[in-house]
Amino acid sequence: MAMITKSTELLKAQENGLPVVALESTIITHGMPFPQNLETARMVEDDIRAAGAVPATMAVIDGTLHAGLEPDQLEALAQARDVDKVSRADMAVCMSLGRTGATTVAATMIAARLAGISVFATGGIGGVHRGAEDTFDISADLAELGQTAVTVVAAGAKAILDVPKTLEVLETYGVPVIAYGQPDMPAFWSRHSDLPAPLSMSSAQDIAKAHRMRAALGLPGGQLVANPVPEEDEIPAAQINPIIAQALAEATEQGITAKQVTPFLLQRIFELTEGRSLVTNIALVRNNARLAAEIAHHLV
Ligand code: PSU
Repeated sequence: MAMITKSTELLKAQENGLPVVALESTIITHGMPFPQNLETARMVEDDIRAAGAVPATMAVIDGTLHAGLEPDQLEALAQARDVDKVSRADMAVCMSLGRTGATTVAATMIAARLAGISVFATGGIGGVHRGAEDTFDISADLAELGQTAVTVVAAGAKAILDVPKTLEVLETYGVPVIAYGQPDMPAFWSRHSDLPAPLSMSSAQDIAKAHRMRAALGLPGGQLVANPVPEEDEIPAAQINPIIAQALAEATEQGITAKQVTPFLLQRIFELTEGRSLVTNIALVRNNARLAAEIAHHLV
């Protein structure tokens, strides 16, 4: 049973020892509306190619786990309805039932490990949801970072979350959280938060070195690189925070739970900012892809 099917581009890249960056697909199916999701997915892949690396977008298609999608597969996935949101818990079931599923950060890390890829770029990881003391809603992304050796480049945890609690859980799991080029944690749509980052580094080479050092020490788990959104694209915290608060209040009122919470909040914030949150989201993913490509260069 072939566990994972690699794209032609990925097979060739690995044969030739080129740097590779993994990409997720939940952001395409559940994180952004069509057609911006497809345009973004293509742009992000092209950003990685322009930086001299090779992209590999992960997804389960009709039961097969793919590392790297062919252009027609990417296009079909971006428009498909009824796609599962697949994390560690449901990946095997989705595959064994022959279903189609988009991979979250957790599932993409698993796929990257299987495909021999060490670096992965996304928008923002999942984390501890606000009110988790009652709901226990904590993304499986955090436990995955604690056990799978992939360096994940994100603009921090999504600002809809309880970021201080997210940092606490990552600390418990032994995950290095490294802010890139600044001392404080970025806050997804905003460059800055009032939270100091546990660690800070200013070069892709140092991040790659730390990745290797963890492996040499025999430590399981990955690293989270928190890369601030470019200044010209950010929505300052003072502007986005009241909107996040409104979206969260509506989610509670409407009884939105579990896997629906994140997609609901992203969609509501998109509506309340009249599309500006999406422009920022696209810019930060592209920015993360470029940094991930740079790190990947230092890991081949
Ligand atoms: N980054 C984005 N948009 C997204 C995500 C990341 O810019 O939609 C997805 C990732 O797949 C991540 C998921 O794993 O959101 C988190 O979902 P949850 O909070 O349900 O674990």
